[in-house]
Amino acid sequence: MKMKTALITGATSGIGKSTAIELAKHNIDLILCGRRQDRLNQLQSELSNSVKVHTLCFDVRDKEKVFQSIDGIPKDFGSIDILINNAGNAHGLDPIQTGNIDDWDAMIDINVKGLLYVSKAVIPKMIDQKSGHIINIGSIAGKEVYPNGNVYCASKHAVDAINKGMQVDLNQYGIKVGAIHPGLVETEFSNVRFKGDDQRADSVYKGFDPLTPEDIADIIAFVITRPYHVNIADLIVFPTAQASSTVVKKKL
Ligand code: NDP
Ligand code: 8X3
Repeated sequence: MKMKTALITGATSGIGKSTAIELAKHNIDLILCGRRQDRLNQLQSELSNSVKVHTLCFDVRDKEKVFQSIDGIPKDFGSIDILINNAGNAHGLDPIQTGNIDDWDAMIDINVKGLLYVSKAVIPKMIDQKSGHIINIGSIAGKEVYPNGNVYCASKHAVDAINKGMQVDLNQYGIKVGAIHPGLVETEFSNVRFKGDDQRADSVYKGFDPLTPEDIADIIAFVITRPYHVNIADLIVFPTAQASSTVVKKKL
């Protein structure tokens, strides 16, 4: 039987990396993407004993490189059955009036435009093969707006809209599309948001049990192993301690 192949963006860390490890357990071949080739190599050598692994090193902002890389996937690697649009980050946490324009550019360019470029490179292949499954990693920030979240929230609201747009446009081709919107997951996310301030990053997850990237990977595995007629279209996942972006029950 032909094994499925998944392309995962942002596979060098956090949710993407855990998803690669989880999908390998399901015998799914992997195309792992990110900017840090050393991490891609490391993951490839860890997983290659169970599944086929190909790595693609590109910045999702680099339109030409995105298309070149995805079009250059070796033919013997087979079709892309599953696309996990996961690459993304928050940059900064500032009020709109003092926000850093470079941070705004990064969030819009990576979380929105980068996701679109990768999707544009993959979707025609899925249409040709008349099958495919796209999972867009949104966020609770795509459902709510919290203080100082402004542009990050806007970028994730865009992912929510793109997810719905893909659903309606790709419905006729039998392609499944769904989004997973996590709340607080302890990854490198806050280290990136706070530009390497580890103490500030750690404080985000103090006093409660946050989600782990493995929790989200487990849910992604559940989503992609449903029968063909079942599509998980839109899923919010919180740690039990969280009720909204701003309501988190801390331990006494
Ligand atoms: P991490 O910082 O741990 O991982 C982010 C991943 O995205 C890395 O693999 C990174 O790879 C990749 N990435 C970032 N920028 C680029 C770029 N310009 N080009 C290519 N790849 C890029 O964070 P998470 O695992 O937490 O984040 C994954 C997704 O989950 C993001 O979309 C995030 O918004 C979302 N999310 C996270 C939540 C959380 O609380 N952690 C909650 C809700 C959603 P590299 O640096 O090697 O390029
Ligand atoms: C990441 C979760 O609450 O920092 O999307 O926006 S949050």
